[in-house]
Amino acid sequence: MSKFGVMVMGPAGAGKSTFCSALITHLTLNRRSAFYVNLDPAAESFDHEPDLDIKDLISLKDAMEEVGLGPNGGLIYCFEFLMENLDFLTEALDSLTEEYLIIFDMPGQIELYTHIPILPALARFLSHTGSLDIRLCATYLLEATFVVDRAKFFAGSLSAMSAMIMLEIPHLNVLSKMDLVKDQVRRKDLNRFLTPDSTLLDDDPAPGAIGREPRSTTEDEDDGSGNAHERDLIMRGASFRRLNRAVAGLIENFSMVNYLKLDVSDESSVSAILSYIDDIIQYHEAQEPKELGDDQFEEPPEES
Ligand SMILES: Nc1nc2c(ncn2[C@@H]2O[C@H](COP(=O)(O)OP(=O)(O)OP(=O)(O)O)[C@@H](O)[C@H]2O)c(=O)[nH]1
Ligand SMILES: [Mg+2]
Repeated sequence: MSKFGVMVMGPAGAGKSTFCSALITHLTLNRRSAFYVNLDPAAESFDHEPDLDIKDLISLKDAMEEVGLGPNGGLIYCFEFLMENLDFLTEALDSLTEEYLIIFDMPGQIELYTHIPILPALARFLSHTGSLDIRLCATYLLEATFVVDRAKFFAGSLSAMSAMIMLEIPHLNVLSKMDLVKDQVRRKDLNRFLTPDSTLLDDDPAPGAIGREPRSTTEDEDDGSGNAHERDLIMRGASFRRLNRAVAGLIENFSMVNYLKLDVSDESSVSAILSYIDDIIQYHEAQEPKELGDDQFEEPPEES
């Protein structure tokens, strides 16, 4: 019996938990079953109560207090602890049938997706034939507001690509919070970001980009130590531009990162992303034909 799952990943505040919640609502409205697993040991409140919560095994607060670690070290400790206690996952997930979509809500610490091998090990465990055998895909969310700052957008795309390469599972990239940019950026311009390439840097509106005047540092931004001024100097320097061009070139050459658009307030957008997830994990192919209940039969139209 196959199981199906999606890991919802991305940097802090990208909208992962909000997307999980929208996905659960959409699945429920469509008479589908969701099993919500919170794997963020620091998450406090949820729109939908998790069916399984890592905090019942270990919380970030426990890790920080008992082991004396900071928030990032504490998070890594929590994941190492999870990997030593995989029964916590097996016992809860083992009995789920192929009808369920298991939704893993991940933390936002970026190091988890870039250079630490814990998530690949977790993904291998979840999808390994003979253990849970979950047909698993990843969705990596990046905030659409990043498109107004090309350096941020390409840095975010680089971390998405890094997660793709590390995890080695089917992967969707998603530009989240589209509602926040749809009035600021023309649709045609926005669509160029869906398949990023280095030509996006040619018309970068950011300070320091070619043909732009450098931004003046405001008192608010300057902490008095001159750091903000120094940062501004670096970010309009030729080296920073060359770095961005190299990163953009790398992403273009690998040709792996494409984005889907997500606006959680629009159900059709959530539904479209779910269709991609379903296709990737071949959810529908595995479903048994269901018998309809009496109330689900439509009366044939009366003949006149
Ligand atoms: N306008 C808008 N706001 C959103 C959207 N999705 C999430 N948000 C807001 O963005 C903030 C962060 O959302 P979360 O869903 O908690 O983000 P997250 O990625 O789970 O954050 P962490 O778990 O802390 O990494 C919240 O204030 C949400 O209300 C969206 O599609 N549009
Ligand atoms: Mg979250």
